[in-house]
Amino acid sequence: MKTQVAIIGAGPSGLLLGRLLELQGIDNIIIEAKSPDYVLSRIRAGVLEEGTQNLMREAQVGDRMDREGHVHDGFALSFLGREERIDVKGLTGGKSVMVYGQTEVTKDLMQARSESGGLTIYDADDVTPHDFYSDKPSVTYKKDGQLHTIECEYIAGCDGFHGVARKSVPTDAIKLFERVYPFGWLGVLSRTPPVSHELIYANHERGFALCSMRSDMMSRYYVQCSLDEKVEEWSDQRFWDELRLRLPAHTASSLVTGDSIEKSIAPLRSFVAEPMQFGRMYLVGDAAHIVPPTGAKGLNLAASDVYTLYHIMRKRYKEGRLDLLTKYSEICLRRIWKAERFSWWMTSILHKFSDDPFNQRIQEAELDYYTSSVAGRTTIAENYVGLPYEVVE
Ligand code: RFL
Ligand code: PHB
Repeated sequence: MKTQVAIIGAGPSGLLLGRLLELQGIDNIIIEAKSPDYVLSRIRAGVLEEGTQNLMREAQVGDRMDREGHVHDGFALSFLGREERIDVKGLTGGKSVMVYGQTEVTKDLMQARSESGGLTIYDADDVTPHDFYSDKPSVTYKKDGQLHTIECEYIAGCDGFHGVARKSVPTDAIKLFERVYPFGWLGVLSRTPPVSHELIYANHERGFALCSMRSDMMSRYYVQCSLDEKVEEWSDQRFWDELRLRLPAHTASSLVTGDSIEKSIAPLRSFVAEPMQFGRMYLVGDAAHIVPPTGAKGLNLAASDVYTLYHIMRKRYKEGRLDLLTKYSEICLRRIWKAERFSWWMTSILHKFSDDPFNQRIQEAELDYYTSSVAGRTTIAENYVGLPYEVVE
């Protein structure tokens, strides 16, 4: 088989890139290790920046998002029994975020791809990128025991943190930056009305909690947990009791609880690979960087990488611009490091890192300071809503 761009991974990065390229008439094949149902079963992100929303619209998959997604003009930070609203819209000159689940984003992109007839190979084994430092790269995979080769011009490694693309790069060609946090998030999805119409990020001496949602009748909640805990140790009752303890009393008292539909523990990590381009192979999204979810940036960063690579490829194929091909890493990394900083900072002011009460007081002072100053609230709002994309020109 032959194509222009071989895309490894059919998560949101791979599907969005594939869709945008396809609309420009740039041929691509997506190779995914898992089944479509598995990809759709992962409950992850919930908050889309305007840049991500616009890219969905540009990809002509924004209709359902615009109909069913919920625009959020603010969110709350809670600490010391208080709830301080960050008026994102007012502080950013009218910008907002959209609550629309990653599962829905993926579903819309999958449907568009199946309608357009773009080729996606699911359940591919032993996916391997080859010869990306030459001008004849390829990707091989096994399916039903048979080896297949896709010859291509470029490879996009959209295969997430545990994927094969980054791991195929010679170790002396890549530099990795990493911070692993000493806790995780226990997440619960439940068919209950959200406790508040906006998200609440809570600092508490027992640990962090987050109240989020997917719709008027679907809530998503998280509590910080230790890494050695197992999901089975958390009955629904234990989860709701712990969540209530970490919220201000008036919010806790209005929490509606119910059976959990999904419950999982995710570790928290900050990670960046530099560079993000290796000859004719580009790393996109979680394959190149991870943020702790506290800033709601992971999927949004994946989308801004896609934006950059899409425009570089568009100019490559439509205008013959070869000079931009080597600009990918530097353009992406400028924005990535700022999102890394914000996610790390949100994580550091909101989570319990130790039993040392000094740390708790410092976090409370920092939250009090930031939320009582217009400058402080503005910097939070500006980052939360998403920093601007760099134009590729
Ligand atoms: P994905 O989604 O991991 O998709 C990668 C795909 O590649 C496939 N794959 C392979 N395919 C072929 N060959 C191989 N060898 C392969 N290895 C892997 C995988 O099966 C998969 O289908 O990466 P992508 O597309 O870059 O997307 C990134 C996002 O999924 C991620 O950044 C977000 O989910 C992060 N995130 C959040 N981001 C936000 O912007 N806002 C949020 O509110 C938010 N909340 C979250 C989150 C992530 C969380 N977890 C569980 C890590 C909340 C949580 C709890
Ligand atoms: C979610 O709804 O899953 C969610 C929302 C905001 C975050 C992280 C996760 O910062």
